[in-house]
Amino acid sequence: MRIICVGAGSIGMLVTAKLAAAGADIALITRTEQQAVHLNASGLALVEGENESVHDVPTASFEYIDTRGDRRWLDFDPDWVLLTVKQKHLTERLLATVNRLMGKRGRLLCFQNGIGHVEKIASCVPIASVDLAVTTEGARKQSAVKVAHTGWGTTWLGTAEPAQAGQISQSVAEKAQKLMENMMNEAGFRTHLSNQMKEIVWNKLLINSVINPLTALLRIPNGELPATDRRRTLMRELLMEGIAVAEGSGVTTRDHLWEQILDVCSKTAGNTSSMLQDVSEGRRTEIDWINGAMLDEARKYGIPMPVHETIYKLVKAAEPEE
Ligand code: KPL
Repeated sequence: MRIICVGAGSIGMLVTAKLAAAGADIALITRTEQQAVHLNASGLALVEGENESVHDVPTASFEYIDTRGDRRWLDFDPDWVLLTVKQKHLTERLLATVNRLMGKRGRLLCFQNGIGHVEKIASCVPIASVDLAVTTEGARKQSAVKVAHTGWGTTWLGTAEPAQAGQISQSVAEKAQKLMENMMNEAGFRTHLSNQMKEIVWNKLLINSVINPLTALLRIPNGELPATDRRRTLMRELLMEGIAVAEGSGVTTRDHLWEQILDVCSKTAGNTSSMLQDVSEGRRTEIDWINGAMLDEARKYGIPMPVHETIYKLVKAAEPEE
């Protein structure tokens, strides 16, 4: 299977390294030229427990492909393009290049956290070719060329807008999704197909909207979040407001979300959430696409979210000014 992964952050590097190890013909596109140079020189290193393996993955920077229009890349003709950049990097220019890279038959699999990206992507890429992936795999980028697999999780994938896909394109899509599911499983990711991606996206969003901002503001690893009554109260308040807005948007939420949040905190106890990593390194966070996007949704339906509102403002205040 021919794959191009666009985005060499922690999830992009993890997925690329494990798919390469499973025999996929995979290439990687980085945001910076410097990372591409390092990866081509030394290979992509994957740390899993005590083991470290290095994978040769042809890599180019987005800038290189965009400005040189190199045919080797534009004619790669992939079965899949995996889009693993964060939402803050989803520019129209990047999406136009992704569309060119997909060629005639490639499908796009989008791994972004939060909500709001499907609409943006659909303005540049035919929506019938777009699938979503939600993953609870844990990964940490240790350097420009090294990623650690820090937690084993589950990945779901399925069509972004099932209603948009016609009968014929739907069966083509299903075949491609089945092959991708098999490839991901061969690579060691527990992967399932789903035709309920909106629900899955929202349920992950609800979990992220509680764990990510609180761990970032309190500067604690996930496992320490439910350790005190006051923190648990805050977590519950965020969750309750989140469930109200999800249901207001017509999404059926899972029954045991509170238990699931506690389970994620315990299974990823030693991990620092992605938002804490961003805040610690002085980067812009994903708060606008997680709690911020939920606040936008809540405004549409007149649902009050005072706790989310405050938490959102606090995380924004911790971000660098643009
Ligand atoms: O998805 C995560 C993230 O850090 O973004 C959680 C589930 C909180 C695990 O760290």
